[in-house]
Amino acid sequence: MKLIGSLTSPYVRKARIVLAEKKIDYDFVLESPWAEGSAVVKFNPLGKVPVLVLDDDSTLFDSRVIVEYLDNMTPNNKLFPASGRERITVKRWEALADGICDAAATAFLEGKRAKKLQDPQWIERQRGKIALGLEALAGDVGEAPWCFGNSLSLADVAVGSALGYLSFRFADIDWPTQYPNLARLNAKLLARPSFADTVPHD
Ligand code: GSF
Repeated sequence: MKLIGSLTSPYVRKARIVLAEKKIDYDFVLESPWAEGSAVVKFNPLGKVPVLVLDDDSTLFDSRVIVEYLDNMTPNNKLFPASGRERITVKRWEALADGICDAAATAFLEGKRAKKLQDPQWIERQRGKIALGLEALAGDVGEAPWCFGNSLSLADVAVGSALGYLSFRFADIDWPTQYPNLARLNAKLLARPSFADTVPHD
């Protein structure tokens, strides 16, 4: 099994953390979706990473599909509750964390365009989503030790990936000072090799 991805993507990181937590062997294939002539489109018509290539050469995307597949692959270290309302609650956490990443990635890409092409209102709109998203995450975490339940779940994986991406791309957003509970959760997650080994970098 191969995971195609970059070292910067929070969505790829989610998949890598799940693979590590579940102790599933795989080959990591570094591929930037932005590189000229990138091979990513051969595996995902949308040209986005992550893509999981299974041993029969079939492909899975996007990250939400991949992490659910991986969690079902092995019975150990389950990251999703089995079914029902609890499973949906964890997926809601993931939707919120991924949504923060979507807004952050959109704002980052807009900020990379030539100054005269940039739309400051568009960037502000995305920053508004990040700010309200963080407020919601912090409110939902409260003083609980984990995002959901009594152990690590996919909710923590998604939230940790989103927080790491914000620190990586938006150093001016001082979420650790603003939300000490998120900072505490993040520090606890980073004590795990699965998180520490996948901190985004160029
Ligand atoms: C998002 C993947 C994505 O946008 C998922 O897998 O969860 N909902 C999808 N990946 C970016 C890299 S990054 O911003 O994380 C990507 O591959 N972008 C290339 C493109 O052409 O949009």
